[in-house]
Amino acid sequence: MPANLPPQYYELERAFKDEKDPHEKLRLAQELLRIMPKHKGTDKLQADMKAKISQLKKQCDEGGQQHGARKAPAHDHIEREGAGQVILIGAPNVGKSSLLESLTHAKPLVADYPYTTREPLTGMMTYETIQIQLIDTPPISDEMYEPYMANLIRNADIVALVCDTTDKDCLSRVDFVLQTLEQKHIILRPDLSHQSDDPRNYTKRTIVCAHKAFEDDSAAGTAVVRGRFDGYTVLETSVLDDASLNQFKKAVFDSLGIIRVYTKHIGHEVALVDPVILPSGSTVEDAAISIHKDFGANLKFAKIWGQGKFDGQRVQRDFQLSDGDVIEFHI
Ligand SMILES: Nc1nc2c(ncn2[C@@H]2O[C@H](COP(=O)(O)OP(=O)(O)OP(=O)(O)O)[C@@H](O)[C@H]2O)c(=O)[nH]1
Ligand SMILES: [Mg+2]
Repeated sequence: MPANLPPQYYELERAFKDEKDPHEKLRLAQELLRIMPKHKGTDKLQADMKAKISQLKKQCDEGGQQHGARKAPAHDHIEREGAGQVILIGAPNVGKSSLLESLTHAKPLVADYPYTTREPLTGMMTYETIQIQLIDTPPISDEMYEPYMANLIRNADIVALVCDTTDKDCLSRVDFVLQTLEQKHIILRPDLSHQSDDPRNYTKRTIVCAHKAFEDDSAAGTAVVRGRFDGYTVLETSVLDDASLNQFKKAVFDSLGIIRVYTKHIGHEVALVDPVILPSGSTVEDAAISIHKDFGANLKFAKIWGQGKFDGQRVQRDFQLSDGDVIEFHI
C-alpha cells in the first residue's frame, strides 16, 4: 500500500536529515511521526521513525557522547524550577543581566560595555506566593550567537525580549535577534494562536521589555518599540523603578497561563503559601490528581473559597478553578 505522505513531510524529512544537533533532530523526528498518516502503508515508516526516536533519546540522555563525539554543551538544557521558566534574551548591553540582578538574588556581571555575559545564569523571582525561574543569557548579535540558545529558548515557558530604549539602533538590533532565531526556526509571537504552517517552526510566547525606560533619552525609543511590537505585551521597565519591575512580574505570571490554588484541611484555617500550580482552565479533579492520583479517584466533592463564590461553596469534580481559589477536598 502506498504511503501517501503529505508534501510538508518531505520538507521536514530533509530538515531532519540535515540536522546535526541531536536535541533538534529528536524534535524533528517526533514531529515527523506526528504528521505521518497512520495506516497500513506507513507501518514500516512509523516503526523506523520510532526506532530513530528512541536512539536519539538515548543519545540526548548520554549528552551526545556517541561514537566519541564531544559532550553536548552543559548549557543546552536548564532544569525548570518553580512555577515557570522565563528566558531573558536580546542584543548586547540592553540590560538583561541587570533585570536578573534586580528581580532575583542572582549576582550576574553587569557592565556598561557589550558582551559581558558569557554563560547563562539563573535566578528565582518571587511573585506574591510563588517563585518563577529567570534565565539570563549571552547576547545575540552579528558577532555572537551561542548555538545552545535555540534549545534553551525552546525549553523555556516564555521569552522576555529585552530592548534598550536609549539606543538609537535598538530596532535594527532587535530585528537581528528575531531574524537569527527565525533561521533556527524559532518564531517569537505574543501568543500561540498563530502557529506557523512550517512544521519545523517552533512558536514561543514572548513579552517585550522596553528597557531603560523613564530616562531623558528613552521616550522616542519606547514609542518605536511599541510600534514594532504591536499586539505584544510591551512593558516599560527600568531597574531604577520598582513599580515597573512589579509590573514585569505580573505580566510574566499572566503570560505563563497558570493558576495558583491553595489547599486546606477540613476544619483548619488556610495558609496562603505553597499553592498548587495548575494550567489555567484546570478543574477540581485536576487539582486532586496533581496531589495524588488516588485522591482524584476517590474524590466525592470539594468546597471552594474564592472570588465570585460563596464561602465554602460545594462543587463537583468538573468545576473549573480560578487563580487564588482555596479548595477543601472531601473523599
Ligand atoms: N539607565 C538604565 N541603565 C540600565 C538599566 N538596566 C541596565 N542598565 C545599564 O546598561 C548597561 C548594560 O547592562 P547589562 O545588564 O550588563 O546588559 P546585558 O544585556 O546583560 O549585556 P550583555 O551581557 O553584554 O549582553 C549597564 O551599564 C547597566 O547599568 C536601566 O533600567 N536603566
Ligand atoms: Mg549580561
